[in-house]
Amino acid sequence: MSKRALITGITGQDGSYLAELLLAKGYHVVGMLRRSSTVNFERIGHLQDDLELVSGDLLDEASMIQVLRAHQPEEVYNLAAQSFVQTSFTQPVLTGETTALGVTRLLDAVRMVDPGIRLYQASSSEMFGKVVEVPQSESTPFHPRSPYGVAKVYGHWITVNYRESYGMHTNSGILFNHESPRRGLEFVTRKIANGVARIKLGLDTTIALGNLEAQRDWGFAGDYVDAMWRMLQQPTPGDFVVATGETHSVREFCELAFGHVDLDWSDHVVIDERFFRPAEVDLLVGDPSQARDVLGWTPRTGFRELVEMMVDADLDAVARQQRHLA
Ligand code: NAP
Ligand code: G4F
Repeated sequence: MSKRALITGITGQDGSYLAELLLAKGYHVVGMLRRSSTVNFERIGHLQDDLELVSGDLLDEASMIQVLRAHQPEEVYNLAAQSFVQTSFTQPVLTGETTALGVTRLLDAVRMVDPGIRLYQASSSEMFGKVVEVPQSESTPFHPRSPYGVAKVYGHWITVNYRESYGMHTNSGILFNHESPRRGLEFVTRKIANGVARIKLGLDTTIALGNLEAQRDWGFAGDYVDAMWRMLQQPTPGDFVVATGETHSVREFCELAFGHVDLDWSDHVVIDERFFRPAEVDLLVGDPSQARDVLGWTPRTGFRELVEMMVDADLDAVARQQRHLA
């Protein structure tokens, strides 16, 4: 009989890649969706016939108890969150309800329905914030710099707490930034890739950005979901940093992305104060040694390959839209 997995956040970037991975491994995949007035299946449309989609919300514990009772998964991947750092400054309470307390609601639902379920919690390098050491590992202290980062620290510790209090197989993946052509348009990498495509195809002339000096450890989302799955296959649960170990600035991302289509980034990027944050995370770079040694996980996609993959995908998508409108 095939294994059963529940993914929260199935409509998001990581949800779509994880669903593809689990389906390829023969899992029965149940995806939890929150109610919305319009269908939001851009990333999972191609999988729709292979997934079982069910209704539930991290804000509503009873909805998750019902989903767990009805579908009896052996593995739960909690990818749902208010995941955009900038929005967490303007909606800190909603961010806390979803990204922090939502984890407790789900953990409690799992504990009540079947404490033998293995759970993955999507923790974040944003928890390291104002970093106290470089690179950051599982033992680096946290100093979050946004309401989102604070909420993720809570989600991380409540995951550890349910492991220690109830002996549950709860895992926290401390994932550094991971991107793809399916990344939301508000995040800087996709904003740049999409902007480059629109400029190259004559639809725009500039992109407005904030802090170009911010540095991130950027990997490919398709590689990172494999680390999530590997955590739940271990005999004992744990916390794992998942990263490339390389860091690059937003400026370098621009140079490569514009360079890929023979444009000079400095002719097209304008700085806009609106995209600066009240408190910034300047330098994130992870040490993924434990993921390599225990999980046998290593990233496969390099930085240049990632940038070019994203620009090429947006060139295709924007050209398709142009043909459609013509
Ligand atoms: P994403 O694309 O923003 O997806 C977030 C998902 O959460 C969406 O499916 C969204 O549904 C769902 N969601 C939001 N509020 C919900 C609620 N109240 N109840 C149920 N579902 C809700 O994020 P992602 O990039 O795939 O990231 C996945 C997870 O990893 C998130 O928890 C994120 O914080 C974390 N993380 C991401 C990164 C990264 O670099 N991508 C790094 C570290 C950690 P709708 O489609 O309805 O909005
Ligand atoms: O792409 P970003 O919005 O991602 P950020 O804030 O690092 O958060 C992402 O990664 C976290 C992991 O560390 C996840 F937990 C989180 O859910 C999310 O997926 O911004 C990256 C950097 C920031 O320093 C920001 O100030 O890019 C800088 N930036 C410069 N101009 C910009 C812009 N960010 C955005 N979104 N838009 C800009 O115009």
